[in-house]
Amino acid sequence: MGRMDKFLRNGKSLILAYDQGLEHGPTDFNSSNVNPKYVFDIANSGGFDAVVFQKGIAENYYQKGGVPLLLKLNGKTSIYGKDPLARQNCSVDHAVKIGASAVGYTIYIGSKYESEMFSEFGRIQEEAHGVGIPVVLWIYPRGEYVKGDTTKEMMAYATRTALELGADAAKIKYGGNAEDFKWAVISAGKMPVYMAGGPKANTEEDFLKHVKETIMAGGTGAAVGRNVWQSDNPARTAKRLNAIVIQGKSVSEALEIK
Ligand code: FBP
Repeated sequence: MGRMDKFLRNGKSLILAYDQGLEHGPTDFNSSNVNPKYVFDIANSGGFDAVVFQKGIAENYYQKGGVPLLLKLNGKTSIYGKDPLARQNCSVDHAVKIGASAVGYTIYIGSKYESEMFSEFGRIQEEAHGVGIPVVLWIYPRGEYVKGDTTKEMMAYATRTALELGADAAKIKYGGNAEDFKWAVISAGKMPVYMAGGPKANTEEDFLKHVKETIMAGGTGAAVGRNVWQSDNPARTAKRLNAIVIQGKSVSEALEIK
């Protein structure tokens, strides 16, 4: 049995990310989704395979028995603009104690601090596997020397780095070229690759098209946040995502779901 099996349906998967309060600040929120309970309810009722929280949100809002928890072990704010470094802020043991079924970690490849994150991730990966849980790697090219973070080369470099470092799954940004994403999936070997969502798309159709393209390119699923919990109808968006990712439906079929 693979470590990620618990998070897969028909070999596909949907993860709801809600760590933006740290990564971007409450500027991403409105009066509904600023409340972590609102997003936890969407994750529970919307057919998601995991919800992503930082430690403090998990300790205060996660209820065991709900949708599986993927606890982010590092993070940073968006205030400092140069080469990023995000260090660990929660141990694997503590993550498990508060209900995590998986842990997550971000590495910024290309940052002058990448080796610090590699080293921290290496220890976390061994600890997580020691207690039998998977590690999902958010792997984003970023820093002074990174010219484009979603070029063919960079997407594939990201997934390959995740494979080389022993991640159980990688989450990467998608630049809109399906052939390039396919190469990133191939470069990942048998490791699942998730698409990260990005800012809210102009229309839901645009967002769903991107998701569909990555699935057709061999992606395992979507690990997204804003496009779901900023939707004016998150339950419907979630159903449409399930139709595309889990049931293999087309974008037009998904858009028929009311
Ligand atoms: P979104 O779907 O809202 O973009 O979330 C995906 C995600 O990976 C979050 O988990 C994380 O908070 C955010 O993107 C970080 O994005 P960035 O580093 O580009 O600000």
